[in-house]
Amino acid sequence: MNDRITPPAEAPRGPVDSSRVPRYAGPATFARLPRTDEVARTEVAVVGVPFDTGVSYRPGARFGGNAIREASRLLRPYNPAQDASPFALAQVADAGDIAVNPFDIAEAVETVQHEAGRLLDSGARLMTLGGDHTVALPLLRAVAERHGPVALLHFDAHLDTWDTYFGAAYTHGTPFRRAVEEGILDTSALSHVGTRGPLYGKRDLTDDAKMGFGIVTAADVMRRGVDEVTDQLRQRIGDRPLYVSVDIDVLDPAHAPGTGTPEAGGLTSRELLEILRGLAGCRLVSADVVEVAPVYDHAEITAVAASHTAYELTTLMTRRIAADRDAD
Ligand SMILES: [Mn+2]
Repeated sequence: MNDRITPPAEAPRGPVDSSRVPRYAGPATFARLPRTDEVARTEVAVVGVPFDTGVSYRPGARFGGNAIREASRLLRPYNPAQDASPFALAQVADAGDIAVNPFDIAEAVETVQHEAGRLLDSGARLMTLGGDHTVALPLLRAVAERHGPVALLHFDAHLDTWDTYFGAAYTHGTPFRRAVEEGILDTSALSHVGTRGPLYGKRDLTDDAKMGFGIVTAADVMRRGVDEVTDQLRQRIGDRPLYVSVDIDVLDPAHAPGTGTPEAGGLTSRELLEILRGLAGCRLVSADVVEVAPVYDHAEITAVAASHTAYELTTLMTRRIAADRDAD
């Protein structure tokens, strides 16, 4: 299962050695990795989008990216669950934050699309740290411009396929309806995972199904189990280019209190991490972790869960990069 067969031409620069420099010292890049301006070429760019103007309830996700970076100081370089050293398989580096306009959502959406596109054009896959879920739309646009319509695996308590709020089309509850309308998703491979909680009406579900989404509810994960659910998701995805979007509110508030729209009855962090690990081998082209709102957090519970989520996603990406390198 150890997939480091062909090493990269130039050994990637890894994290700061925490046996020599204390973990809590120095600036917090993701997992203590170098910045993109400290390495020759970045294959996975961890990038923050400090934006939360699209939220419908509690604000604060603009501080999520840096909270995740702080909590990621405790990540270590070998991932036993995936039997991989993600930061040795490919160059992962922290690209800092995209400077988005907090007063103009339309402009912010354009900025994210443009800056994400620049990183993708440099040859990097994106591991984005939100920010509220509005940012998934411009990220998907940028990814689809380069890969065509992508399969989407969306972890969230909510559908996020609503139409408008107060007449606004770009919000954190609407990105995936917009994405379907724009033709940037492969509608034969769209899944929500962890859905639960009250809706406005049954039509929310029928509209969502018409767009092509399949739903694995939080209760399904509990009743059917992680392995069966993951097998089903993998069959739907196949080898399509895949985008994974993780709204941290997919987790139960016990596992992620620090978020904008919490719903009872969610996944455990263990279930989420295990489903992600089960995606090994999938063609994951980019991913996001969004909706971490640190002011509602306690003891970094949410930020730690989000940092481990981003770590598993990063491992999936670097393993696939290494496997593709071997295949060439
Ligand atoms: Mn969401």
